[in-house]
Amino acid sequence: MMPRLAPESVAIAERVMDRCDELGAISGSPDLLERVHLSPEHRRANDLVATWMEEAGLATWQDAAGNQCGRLEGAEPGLPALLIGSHLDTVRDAGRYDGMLGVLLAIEVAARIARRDVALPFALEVVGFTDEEGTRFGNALLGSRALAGGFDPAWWDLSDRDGLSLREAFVDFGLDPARIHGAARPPDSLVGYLEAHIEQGPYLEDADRALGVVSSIAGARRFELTMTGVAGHAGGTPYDRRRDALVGASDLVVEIESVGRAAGVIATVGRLQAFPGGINVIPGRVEFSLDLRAEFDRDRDHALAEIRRRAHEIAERRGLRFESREIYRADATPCAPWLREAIASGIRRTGDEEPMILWSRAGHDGMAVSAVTDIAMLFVRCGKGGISHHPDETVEMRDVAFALDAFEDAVSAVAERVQAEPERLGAA
Ligand code: HGY
Ligand code: MN
Ligand code: MN
Repeated sequence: MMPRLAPESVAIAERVMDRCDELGAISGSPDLLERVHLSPEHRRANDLVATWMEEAGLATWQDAAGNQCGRLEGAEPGLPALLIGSHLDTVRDAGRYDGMLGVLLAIEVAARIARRDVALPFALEVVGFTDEEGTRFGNALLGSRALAGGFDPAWWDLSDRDGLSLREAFVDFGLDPARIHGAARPPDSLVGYLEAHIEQGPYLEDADRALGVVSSIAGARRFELTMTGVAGHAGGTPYDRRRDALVGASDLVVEIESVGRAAGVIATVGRLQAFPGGINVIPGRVEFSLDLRAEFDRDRDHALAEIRRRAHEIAERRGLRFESREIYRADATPCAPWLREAIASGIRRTGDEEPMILWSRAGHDGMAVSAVTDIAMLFVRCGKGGISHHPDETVEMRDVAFALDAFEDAVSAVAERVQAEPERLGAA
């Protein structure tokens, strides 16, 4: 690929990288990056991003769900908006680019467009979603689902590891649970949603491509699993009389990987805790997690049925009880062809004549926003084998510069399309 890169883009890309570092220093822990929903760090990040939005020429507000928003009017006030952005929250021990890069690229694209002589045929809104990850309350996409009008009041009773409910944390943050529906955007107020995001995988790096077009976002389901046996003395209990919950759970963890590999589905046990947890006590109960995702929901759900079958088989054989509770579900989400084409045209303008197309193994806010408007995503190469959800997460500044040019051109391509087809204004 013989890339063409605007010199000014390099300087802006450097600023984006510096700002990722600044946001990366806003954490609930001195030792690692963790910025969770409704925390003091959430507030600090929103305030900092709001100042950058205002410098770019956007009118800013925090919506009723805690998302940080900024708006640039189009050719006339009050037009439907093209949403661009990503999320500002993180997992525990996170990298600095997952989410943040997309918000900062969106701010820079808005700043470039604000400086243009000709306004867009729609408004441009930048959004920094909260709680894409679900780190604090287990469920995820709480900010984007509120924007899409899909907030479920049952979620108010979710609680964090300290037992604080979502409702209490919401009030402590200064938000009013009774007003959360004020964050919902009617479909006719939107043109579409574009998100730039690091790939969080190795495929662009393997193909030596800086950017990629996302075809769809994997459908995901998350569960809390419990294996229950009988706690006992580690010395006095013969093997044939044990009902060891941890050995049973361990059997299942290995089976989960085996089912995932065979089905081409991505299955992960990210958390496991044995109780009572004594070094000389046979574990009577094990609580562990399951994150299951696939390009197609039917594959994910078939794998889930097989995992459940094997879980009950293991429990039966070992005299244990197996239980599962679903805590999150977001089905596979296709990107809209017309917006995908805008992303592809943006990539082509950076000199990559045949943009790589790939499905996202990671979940994104677009899964929620697709309920009210069309979505598409631009992927940016992740270095070091695509490592992510890890402090070694990395991107190249040159790729960020390419992404900036491509993302701006994608917005321009959407504008060209809307001018040619005005019915797309608020047509979702
Ligand atoms: O889990 C995910 O796929 C995303 O990073 N929230
Ligand atoms: Mn993430
Ligand atoms: Mn993300």
